[in-house]
Amino acid sequence: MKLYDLSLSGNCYKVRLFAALSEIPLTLEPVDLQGGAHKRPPFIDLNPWGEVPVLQDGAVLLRDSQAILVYLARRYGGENWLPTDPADMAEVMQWLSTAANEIQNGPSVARLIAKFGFALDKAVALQRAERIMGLMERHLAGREWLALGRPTIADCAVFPYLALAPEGGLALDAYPNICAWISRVRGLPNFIPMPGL
Ligand SMILES: N[C@@H](CCC(=O)N[C@@H](CS)C(=O)NCC(=O)O)C(=O)O
Repeated sequence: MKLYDLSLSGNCYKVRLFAALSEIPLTLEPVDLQGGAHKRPPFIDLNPWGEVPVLQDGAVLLRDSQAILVYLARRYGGENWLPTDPADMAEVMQWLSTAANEIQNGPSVARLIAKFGFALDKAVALQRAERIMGLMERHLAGREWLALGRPTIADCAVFPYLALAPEGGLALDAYPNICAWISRVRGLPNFIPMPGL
């Protein structure tokens, strides 16, 4: 199974992290984003969006980190990481949506601006980040994990850009429940870090 990957990408790291935690072997295929390889063939033929990550598992070809987590969890993870009970599945999916929306547009964009110099609106990104971090801080009060009271792909999807928030100029000190959850994720068996963590 091949993951088209970028080591500094939190979206790619979601997939690397989940594969490590659930002991799914992955072959990493680095994509040279700086050199523009993601916008031309052969990569653009795999993903017309021109974005990593992309997963290739035999005949299955997928873009989007959330979709890849769903595929891997259902294909290889049994009921543990993404159960099939409708309410339980939806509880996890809420967080995948949060990862792709509020987290991406908040802490992830703040990091793109601060670390990579993207010309995006910093004030808006910081405001969005503080809103979602406040919501998450309250959600994690009295909870160990984001969903179902146990580690799921919800934690894998949200973890990277929250743990990397300081790279976007967002201090985590004011968020003790988020910090405790980050420590719990880091303590999971087979946890792997990424650059910046
Ligand atoms: N929704 C996608 C977003 C993927 C994404 O934004 N990837 C970035 C790297 S983190 C990328 O490839 N950017 C290149 C570009 O947009 O030109 C996901 O969750 O995988």
